[in-house]
Amino acid sequence: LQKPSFDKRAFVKGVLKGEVRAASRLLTLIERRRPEARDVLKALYPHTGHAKLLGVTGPAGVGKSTLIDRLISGFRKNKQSVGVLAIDPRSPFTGGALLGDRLRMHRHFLDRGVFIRSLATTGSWGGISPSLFDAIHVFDAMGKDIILIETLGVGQDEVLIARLAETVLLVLAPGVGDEIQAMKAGLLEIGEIIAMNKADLIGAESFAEELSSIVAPRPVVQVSAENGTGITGLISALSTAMKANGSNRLKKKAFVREELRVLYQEKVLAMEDRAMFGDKILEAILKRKSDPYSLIDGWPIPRTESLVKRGATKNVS
Ligand SMILES: Nc1nc2c(ncn2[C@@H]2O[C@H](COP(=O)(O)OP(=O)(O)OP(=O)(O)O)[C@@H](O)[C@H]2O)c(=O)[nH]1
Ligand SMILES: [Mg+2]
Repeated sequence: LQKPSFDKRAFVKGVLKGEVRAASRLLTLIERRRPEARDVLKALYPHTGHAKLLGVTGPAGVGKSTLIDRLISGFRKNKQSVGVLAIDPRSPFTGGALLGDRLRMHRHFLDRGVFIRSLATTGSWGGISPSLFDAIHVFDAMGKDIILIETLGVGQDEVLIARLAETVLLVLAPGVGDEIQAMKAGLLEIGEIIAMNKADLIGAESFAEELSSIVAPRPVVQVSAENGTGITGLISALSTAMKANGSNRLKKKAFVREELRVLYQEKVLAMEDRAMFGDKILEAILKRKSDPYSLIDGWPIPRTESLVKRGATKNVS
């Protein structure tokens, strides 16, 4: 059987040159979890590790996308190239919001130093999708100085995604998320820097004061993404934090550890349908010749075949 031709080298070359076409096609393969993507990623990996990761999170409608648009402009002024990864952990049928985001950031479309991509991460992952790590490496290999990761909403998954990034910006706005008391649980713990957007609104000042007292000593930066006030201050606060975090070995190790965990989890999930839980095993358990505990105790198993043998024969004799 002949394999369809797949030009791995062309992908690698294109991505390393920062070509949007190659990167986009690779990201599509990544989203679909195609095995060819993995070969390209292996070749790209030695060229990664330079980009700074900035997670941007916050409740829906606080102005994250509008603010990111401003941040892109600011970073570009500082001669830094930017990649934006918009994560949509929801159903692919709600993708309209992301399309809107892309339209909103359209003024950066012609800028070769900016690459914006949304990533659908639906699936049965208990948390972060392996696609997210892959996509980060692609942006990194493209030579992006800063990778902005925007998450939609502030559910459990989004908190996890935010924690992945070396530096996390939490965006809030007056009148969103009901009361601060309600937000206290979990949400306010994330974010090294907190931006209170929509500072142009009435009542923003008192909201910012209340917020500051809760999140202290972390800074609350008041901005208006709409009319551009406070952005310069936010950019410099972020730049300082990103620089410090960029050399934080513990954070880097936490990232790799999480990536390995997720890849391992993906592998385990892929095995489920195959021999691991095959009929022989199930029969052996049903007949009480083996038990689920002994089976699982067999981990980690390098080969499916040996797993089946061990699992099926354990406690049988
Ligand atoms: N008054 C005011 N409105 C703003 C400001 N920034 C954004 N908005 C408005 O707030 C609304 C939501 O902005 P988005 O940027 O889409 O917010 P988001 O956080 O990305 O929303 P999701 O992606 O749905 O979570 C839009 O109507 C914006 O025009 C601001 O600084 N002041
Ligand atoms: Mg948005």
